[in-house]
This record gives sequence, structure tokens and C-alpha cells, in this order.
Amino acid sequence: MAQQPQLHFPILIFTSIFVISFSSFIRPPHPFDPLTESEFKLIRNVIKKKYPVGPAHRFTFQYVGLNEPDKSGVLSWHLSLHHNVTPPPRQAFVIARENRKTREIVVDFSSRAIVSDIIRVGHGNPMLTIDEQEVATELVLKFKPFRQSIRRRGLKVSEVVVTSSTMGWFGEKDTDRLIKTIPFYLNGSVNTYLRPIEGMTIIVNLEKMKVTTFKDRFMGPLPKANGTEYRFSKLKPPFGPTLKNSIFLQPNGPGFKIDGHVVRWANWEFHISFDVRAGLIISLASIFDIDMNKYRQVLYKGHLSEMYVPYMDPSEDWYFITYLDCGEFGCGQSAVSLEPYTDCPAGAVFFDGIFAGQDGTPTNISKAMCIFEKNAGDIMWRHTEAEVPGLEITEVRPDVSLVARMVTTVGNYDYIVDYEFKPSGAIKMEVGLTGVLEVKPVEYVHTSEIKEDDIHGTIVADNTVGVNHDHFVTYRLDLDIDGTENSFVRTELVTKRTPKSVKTPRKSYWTTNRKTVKTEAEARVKLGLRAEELMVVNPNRLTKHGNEVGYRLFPGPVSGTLMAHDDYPQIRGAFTNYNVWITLYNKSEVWASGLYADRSQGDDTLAVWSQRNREIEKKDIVMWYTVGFHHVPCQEDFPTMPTLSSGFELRPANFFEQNPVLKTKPIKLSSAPKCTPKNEY
Ligand SMILES: *[C@@H]1O[C@H](CO)[C@@H](O)[C@H](O)[C@H]1NC(C)=O
Ligand SMILES: *[C@@H]1O[C@H](CO)[C@@H](O)[C@H](O)[C@H]1NC(C)=O
Ligand SMILES: *[C@@H]1O[C@H](CO)[C@@H](O)[C@H](O)[C@H]1NC(C)=O
Ligand SMILES: *[C@@H]1O[C@H](CO)[C@@H](O)[C@H](O)[C@H]1NC(C)=O
Ligand SMILES: [Cu+2]
Repeated sequence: MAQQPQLHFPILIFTSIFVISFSSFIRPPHPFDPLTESEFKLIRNVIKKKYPVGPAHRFTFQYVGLNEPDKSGVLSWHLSLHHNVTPPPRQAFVIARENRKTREIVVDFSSRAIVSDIIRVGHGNPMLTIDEQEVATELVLKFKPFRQSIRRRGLKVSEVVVTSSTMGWFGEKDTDRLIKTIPFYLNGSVNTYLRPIEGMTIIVNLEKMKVTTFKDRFMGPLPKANGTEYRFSKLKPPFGPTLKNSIFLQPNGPGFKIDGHVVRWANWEFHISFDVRAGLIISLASIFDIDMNKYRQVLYKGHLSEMYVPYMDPSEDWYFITYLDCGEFGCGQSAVSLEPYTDCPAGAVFFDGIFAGQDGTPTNISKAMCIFEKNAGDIMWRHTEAEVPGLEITEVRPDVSLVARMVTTVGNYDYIVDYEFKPSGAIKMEVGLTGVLEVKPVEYVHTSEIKEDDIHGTIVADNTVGVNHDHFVTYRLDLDIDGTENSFVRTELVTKRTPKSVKTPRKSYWTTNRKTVKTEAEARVKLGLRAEELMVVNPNRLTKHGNEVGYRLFPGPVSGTLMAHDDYPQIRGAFTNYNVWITLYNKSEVWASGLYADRSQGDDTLAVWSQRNREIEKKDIVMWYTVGFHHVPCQEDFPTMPTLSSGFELRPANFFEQNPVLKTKPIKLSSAPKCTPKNEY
């Protein structure tokens, strides 16, 4: 029987609380399931047979994740009836530091053995672990010259917090695993990042675990601590505005079903996973087509590939602050536990995020991801028809969507990362920026006092400049529209003058100029320069009316890089030189900044892969999209920043024969008799 999207509509209730807890049960793993606690233990045990592991033995686990299974193997398993095809072997991919060398080790779970172990040569270093950053910052706090410098400033060491910053790469030959550490002065504040102590250069070598450079260059001002409080319990009246926070109750339970890590909701089915570098991963997203009576493939895999955050102050204390958050600090490693009812609404279901610590033992971020139904009060579609004699017809379908969310807090910034599935077939990627600015102490409290040409930002509080910077959030989207053989189509909208021969008072109109892209070079897109529609299509599949089935990219607000392409950070961040790229699928090309991002030299970026200029017509292709923000801070960003969101959408375009949500049942308010909404008269 033909299915239709079943939407469960929440009813607004102001008092009750409804909790659904997620329970997992024993089942064979899905090929994309995240590594489990017992698998992490197994990996450690298998490797321990060959190497003594742990920092004391100079063997550290820098990255442990699922070894990307062979795509054709996953697809034949996924598309087989009742999964009666054997999935590809389940393996882990480990990047380890062993005796100052980087090793790439593959561990196979069924044979419980190392199946590959190579020493990696090349530029760049693996992701930093939380553990080594903690050891390094504690080391600095104990470092005598540092303690003297703190005292020299009239400050108490007990009030100092030291954080770690990556160094970037500025043409050095030697790119050891070094970090710069930055001290902050709490002195009663709990807003660390608004209290930087400037003037010191402190470099720690993570391999030797030693402070290798210490310079006390100058004593600068310290921003005041007043006004940095953000805990409600400590704030003083007046309060406001008052919001009537409501809880959404779904008397019949949520509309989604969870089987392991597979989520089924309305007409969607997808798998949700967690990786220490990428964070939340969506894979095998398919949508049910009522007319065809089957699920159709849309997204093989989608996740964050990198978050690049360069600051725009070239001075000694700031020039190197050009983070590659996912590649250096891990967007999964930095994920935080979500608060029920506030980070995710009532009815949300949570998933833990498990990753390996530096010694290989599993660490658990409880509630690292959630899924929930979102009813934002939007209209899915409607029509009022007043032209039919004797009839006035109104048909409305309110919109509901399903959101998969994580929050990654990389130091001062909190990023809310959402994947929103809509019954209409759209997938919306949204990233929300909130948290705390990175600030620079200055003498000034008022703009009239500024003596320099450029303070590289905005005075946001006394002695505090919010420094200009960018956020570039790059997604890797392996779209498989109805199969893996896809093409990228750029349709330019061009203005035409009406020919004199045509009898019309009109002088102009626009029309479409459709071009199927042949190579990676032709698929590099700077958005906003021309009126253009971007689509990924399956040229083997046509609708009844002969249109190629596809998904269209709806870009959000556009911000591209403004940095010089030969500037060191931009060589490493060259994957932001275009807003959209298409590459040929290659299972090794996952991280836009390169597999080894820390101190990388830009020789393994998306920009370099694209230089291969492979043919991409009727091929398995991957879309890369960067959401960009140029951030000129303003006073409202202090002491915490109200969420600023941006994103983009992928929408079916000639994928369905007609509106896929036409036959969605209207909601019946009578089916919830005990919860009659107040506003129904
Ligand atoms: C630290 O806090 C104390 C008490 O509020 C204050 O008197 C002092 O000026 C503060 N020191 C600095 C450097 O902000
Ligand atoms: C901080 O204190 C100074 C001096 O007491 C005052 O002028 C300023 O308004 C205060 N700032 C905030 C944000 O409370
Ligand atoms: C993670 O931690 C939470 C809370 O402590 C616990 O309920 C959950 O079982 C843990 N998950 C795993 C896989 O260890
Ligand atoms: C796949 O990507 C890796 C890393 O960029 C590269 O070394 C390899 O040559 C690529 N393979 C093909 C077939 O392009
Ligand atoms: Cu910002």
C-alpha cells in the first residue's frame, strides 16, 4: 500500500513534561555505526600486542574512527532485501604517534588483528588530544619563568587559566607538534575568554612535553571583569524580556522510530553516527516516494569537514589565530552534552558520543547528539481558492521537520550544528554561532580614545576589543541522487533583449542556459556573482516529462574569503577559495583541510584535489559547501553572543513527479480532546 508522510503534530502544553528514553538492543552493527565502547577496548588490546601503549611509552592515540567501508559494499548491503548481503568488513582507522612518528593503523574487528600499519610521511600533524592539551597547559602553570611573569604583573597564579592554541604554519621548515598557550585571568569571573593576559609567547612542544619558548614581551592592560557574568543565578535585576517557555507534548509519542542508529520519520530514513573529528554524521538518507512505493537514495553521507576561523589581527599575539577546528581540535571531541528541554526540546532522543582518549581507552560524551521533531509554526503548503463559484476552499498543511543536532564548543565558541529533514524532501543544514568572543585587551574604553589606525575590531566593553574574524564551516556532502552516477548542472539565468521581429512592448526577459559540468575545474563556484541554479542530477533517470531527476542547492547568505591567496593561513584554508566545489568520489578525500591539519602546509586540501581536474560527468561525485560568516563584533556579542545562524538547503528538483506532500493528511484537532489549544475559539 502506498505510504504517505505521517506527521505527528505536537500540542502546546505549559505544564507537563514527557520523556522518552532511548534504549539500545543487541543487533549486528550497521556498517556506519559509530565505534562502541567495547570496540574501542578491542582496538587498544589489539594494538597493545604490538606496541606498549600510552603517553609513558610514547604511543598515543590521536584519532580513532571507523575505517571508511567500501562504498559499493555498503550499497549492495543497504539495497539488498532484508540486508541478506554481507556488509564490508568492519574496521577501525587509527592515527597514532609512536616514538615521534605518525602511524596509520587499520584494525579489523572480525579477525581482531592489525591489517595495515604504515608510517606516514608528509606535512601536517594529527589532531590534538584533549589529554595532551591538559598536560601542556598544566605544565605552563608550573613553569617558573611564567609564574614570575604573572607575579610581575601583580596577578595571582591561582587565578590564571591557560588554554592551548594551535600555531598554524607560516613558512617554517620545522613543523613539530608545537602549540602556543594563552593565559587568562579569572579573578572572580567565569568568562575565561574575556580576560586574556597579553604580552607573553609560550610555546610547548607536545612530543617532549616541555616549554620550549618563553618570552615576556610586554605588560598590557587587562580587560575589566565586571559585566562578564552570564549565569542567571548571579545576575542582578532588572530581568527580561519574559518569555513563556513552553513544552511541546506529543500525546501519542514522537513521530520517529529508532532502530539502533537508523532513524525513520515521516517519509525519511537515515543513519546517525558520531566521529571524533567530524562530530555528527548523517548517512544513507533516503526518502520514500509514494508514487514509486519505494525509498529513493539522496545523501550517501554528509557531515562537517572543517571549520576554519582566521582572525584578522596580524600582530604578534594574534597572527597565528587561524584555527582549523575540526582538524586540529576535533569537532566531535569538542562536542558537549546536550541539556534536555533546552538544547533539544521535549521528546528529543539523545545519543552518546564515544571516542578514544590519548591512551586508547573510551571516553563518553553523554547526550552528544539529539534528534527531535520541530514545529516552528511554519506552513508546509497552502492554497485559498476563491474563484470557484459558490465555493471558498482553503487547504493548509502546517510544517513539521526532523532535526538531528549537535553542539560543539571549541574553546570560546559554541556551534549548533543542525541537519533538518523536511517531508517535502528538503534537507536544511544550519549552523548557529554563539558563546563568547575572542577579545584583545586595549587601553581604551571609548572610540574617541583610539590612537592606532586600526584596532582590528570593535570596542565591546571597557578595555576590550572584539577582534574581527571569519567563520567558514565546510560540509562534505556525498550526494547519490537515485544512485551513484550523478552530474553537476549549472543553469545560468541570462537576460535577453526581445528581438525586433517579435511583436511585444517588452524589451527584455530572462531565460535559462543549462550546462552539464564536465570537470572539477568547471565545478568551482563563487556564489553571488551571477544568477545561477546549481543542481546535482541523475542523468540516467528522467521524470515522466523528461526532466533529469535531481536535487537543487539553495545557498544561504554568501561570504567568501577576503584573505590573499598567498597568505599562509589561506594556503592551508584554500578550500574556502570557492563556496561550492564538486569532486570525484574518493574515500580518502574527506577532510577539506587535509587528513593532517595541524601545522599543515596546504598540500592536501580540497583545492589541491580539485586541481587534478578529474571528469565528473555521470560519475560518483561529492559536493562541498562552505557556510561563511565575516564577523565584525558588536556590543551585543558581549558577554555572550546571541545565536547567529546561517546555512543552506538541498531541495528536490524534478525528483518527484509532483508535490510530494500533497497527500499529507490534514491535522485533526479533535483527536486531542484533552488538550484543546487555548487559542481555539
Ligand atoms: C581582582 O579582583 C579584586 C576583587 O574584586 C579587585 O580588587 C582587583 O582589582 C582585581 N584585579 C584585577 C587585576 O582585575
Ligand atoms: C564596569 O565598571 C566601570 C567602573 O566601575 C563602569 O563604568 C562600567 O559601566 C562597568 N561595566 C559594566 C558592563 O558593568
Ligand atoms: C555515557 O554516559 C551516560 C551518562 O553517564 C550513560 O548513561 C551511558 O550509558 C554512557 N554510554 C556509554 C555507551 O557508555
Ligand atoms: C584518492 O585520494 C588520495 C588522497 O588525495 C590520492 O592520493 C589518490 O591518488 C586518489 N585516488 C584517485 C583515484 O584519484
Ligand atoms: Cu565570530
